[in-house]
Amino acid sequence: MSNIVIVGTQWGDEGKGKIVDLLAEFANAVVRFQGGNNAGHTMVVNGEQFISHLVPSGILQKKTCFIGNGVVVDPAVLVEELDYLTEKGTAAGPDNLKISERAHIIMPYHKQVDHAREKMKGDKKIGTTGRGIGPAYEDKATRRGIRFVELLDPEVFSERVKTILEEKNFYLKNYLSSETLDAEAIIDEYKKYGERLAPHVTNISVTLQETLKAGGQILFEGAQGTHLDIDHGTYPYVTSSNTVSGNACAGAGVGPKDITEVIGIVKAYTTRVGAGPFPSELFDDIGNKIQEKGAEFGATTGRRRRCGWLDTVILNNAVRLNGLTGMAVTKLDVLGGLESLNICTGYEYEGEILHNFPASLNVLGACKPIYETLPGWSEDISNVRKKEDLPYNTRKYLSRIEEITEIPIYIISVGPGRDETIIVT
Ligand code: 2SA
Ligand code: GDP
Ligand code: MG
Repeated sequence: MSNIVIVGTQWGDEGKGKIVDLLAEFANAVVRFQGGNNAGHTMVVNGEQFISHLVPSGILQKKTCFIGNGVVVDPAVLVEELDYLTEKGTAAGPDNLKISERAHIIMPYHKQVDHAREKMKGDKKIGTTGRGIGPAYEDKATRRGIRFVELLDPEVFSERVKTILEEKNFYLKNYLSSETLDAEAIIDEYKKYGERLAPHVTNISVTLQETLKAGGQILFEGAQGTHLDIDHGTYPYVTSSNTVSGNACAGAGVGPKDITEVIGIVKAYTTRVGAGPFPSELFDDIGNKIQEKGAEFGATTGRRRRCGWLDTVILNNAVRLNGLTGMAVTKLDVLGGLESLNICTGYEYEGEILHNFPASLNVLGACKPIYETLPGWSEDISNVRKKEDLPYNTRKYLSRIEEITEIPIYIISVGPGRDETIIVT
């Protein structure tokens, strides 16, 4: 174990939560560095499922967890999550959950703007999670955001809310035809969150540096996936943060030389939730079968996820953009029972073959996937714990992924449970 960044290589929901929970056993600290409660990270331990939205997935391993400055935090959701954890017997107190004083706060108007904008866009909507993520990052970038450090100073907070609301209410009423908000009600509500969360708030960059100096190991937990990255994804059908590994540094307050490994989580097929291009998407019975067997529903919104074949154009894009050193392949069990499996190895565009992911949505929309077909397997692999015990065709599928990406597979996941895992030795 070293200091590892975990990132999604596709469009999110690759099983990052499961792998972070698994690897957290060997870590001293687990840090979220971007996104917010748009994320839904699932862990299954001893048959019990836990979905985290803001608290890092190291919490069940009782590790010190950090919410980085790059995260946008809805304090109402965080407080709810803390209560839920306590109920489940895994209390997250100020000693084991630390929040960056520089993390920005999601305010009620962010959620309202998110919903109203999506409604206005009609069939051109992004398909956001409606959690206010985009508007919160927008305010951060335009220097109108409110951070934890401001929330904890009642006078500063109250003044900021009043000033910001003048503009927000004008925008909500006149442009989005949405209801206006009352400053005093927000100030009262958020005061309670501030009081509750204050003991957790600190300069996490300093604490992480102390962990590193003492020889501790840090796990950085990415949210969403590489192709939802604001710069490198299928813009504008993306989330509003950088999801690639490089942002682990900026979003947690550590330097690049502190990162030693980057593990990309690869779902054995591809899914996407929300709108946007998806070249290897399936619209047939096979797609439906994968969706059902993989229980592909959004872990935050419950939306049905779109399903398709594994796409190595996007995988290779993720290899380069994140500097992957290894991969974890998840949900391999879901592909069992299919006669043959397709792997997309390139796109055909106007008679040309593309191996690099195009930036233009028009080009991407006109791309036809080029498939290589491999034989499937009928065996149930969920009880397999050694790579050599996997069926021949399953191993062939895995080795083809390694050949195409030139990246080794360190972990193979064959079920949602922590123990339903093969560690490649
Ligand atoms: P947003 O809310 O502004 O971040 O939405 C912008 C796009 O990013 C997508 N997005 C996600 N895609 C996959 N998984 C996510 N988390 C949840 C999950 C999603 C859910 O774990 O299943 O429950 O629906 C996630 N979060 C954001 C989103 O769909 C938009 O395409
Ligand atoms: P994340 O956002 O990347 O953490 O992924 P999600 O939790 O949103 O979605 C992954 C889903 O797949 C969750 O329901 C997991 O419990 C489940 N899962 C993870 N790994 C496996 C696996 O190997 N097999 C199966 N069948 N399910 C898995
Ligand atoms: Mg998810």
